[in-house]
Amino acid sequence: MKVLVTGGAGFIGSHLVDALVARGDAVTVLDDLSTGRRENLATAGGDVRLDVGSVADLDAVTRAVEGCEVVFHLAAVASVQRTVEAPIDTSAVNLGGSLHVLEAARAAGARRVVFAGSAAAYGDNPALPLRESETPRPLSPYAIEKLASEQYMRVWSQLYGLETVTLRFFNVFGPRQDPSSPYSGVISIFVDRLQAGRPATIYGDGGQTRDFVYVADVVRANLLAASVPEASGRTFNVARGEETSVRELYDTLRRLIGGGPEPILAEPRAGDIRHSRADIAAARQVLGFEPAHTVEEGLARLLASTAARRA
Ligand code: NAD
Ligand code: UD2
Repeated sequence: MKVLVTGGAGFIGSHLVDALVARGDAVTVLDDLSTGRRENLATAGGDVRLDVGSVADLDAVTRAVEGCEVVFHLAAVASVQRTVEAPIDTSAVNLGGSLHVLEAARAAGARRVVFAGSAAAYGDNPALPLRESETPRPLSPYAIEKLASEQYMRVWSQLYGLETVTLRFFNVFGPRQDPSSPYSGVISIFVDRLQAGRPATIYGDGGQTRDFVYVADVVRANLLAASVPEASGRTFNVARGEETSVRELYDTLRRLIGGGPEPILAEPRAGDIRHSRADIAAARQVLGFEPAHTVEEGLARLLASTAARRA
């Protein structure tokens, strides 16, 4: 099958590309390489074409989607901070890009679009575990852009019969996640510091929790979302359905590494959400999704992969 992965040179997208190539698909990647890297596509080998271009450019999307049966739309400015600083620019990518993907997919006669939504749509909704039917409470331009894109996905399936599926990813972690910004995923930062024998910072008391999900499980959810007929027009949480505290993460990593310094304790982050946990019953029932990696297994794999890369 011929498929398009927007954002395929990024952290999650490149793992998806690896899986698609491994099963024999012909993959086109549309990526502007703003945070993605060519090197992330090096392991895929096989049949991958990289189009360097932006989803904000309708012509680029139209060219990339030609002949594709399925589009995985992951391209986005994934930094909440960036969307706060430059909402007009990021909306052109995060919302405008989604509309371009839908229109280009429809014009090209693609069958299905699978969209990378976000748990950010729930904001600080305290009704844990979070179900897809909960009222969204976006707290940032990023969350609004993701949520509005989701609505476009749903409406395009109703208006035009283009099959669309939104996956609301929770806190994804794994190899190739960039640890270089203070707003990078907490696990990527902790691993980067602890493997170098340096302490990392815990904001607040470390009792805050997140629903961490290993990237291979997110890839699996994407593959299921592309193929299960009943998924069309719907939105699904992608998570483990479990909470892990930041302190627990730090301690597990130290144990897996075999030691390491105590964390630096700092003031809680402004606007930080205290707890997050998904209800994944819908993904289980409709997609047949079952997360295969515990957080600890995922951490062990991540450590092995980063240790190999450092060596
Ligand atoms: P990432 O930054 O590694 O991946 C995003 C990719 O999109 C990068 O390769 C980047 O170069 C590309 N991109 C950015 N702007 C583009 C544009 N205008 N045109 C074409 N390509 C563009 O981040 P990621 O963590 O792999 O995120 C992938 C998707 O998953 C994003 O849509 C993100 O919002 C979503 N998501 C991620 C998480 C997470 O925990 N990492 C959680 C929820 C949702
Ligand atoms: C995630 C997204 C963010 C936004 C938000 C919406 C990532 C990387 N971030 O933020 O973009 O969608 O969800 O709710 O996916 N922490 C530390 N030390 C560090 C870094 C983080 O203690 O060095 C804490 C942080 O204060 C928070 C927790 O770890 O309590 C998780 O932080 P995060 O940035 O990885 O993820 P989150 O859920 O806050």
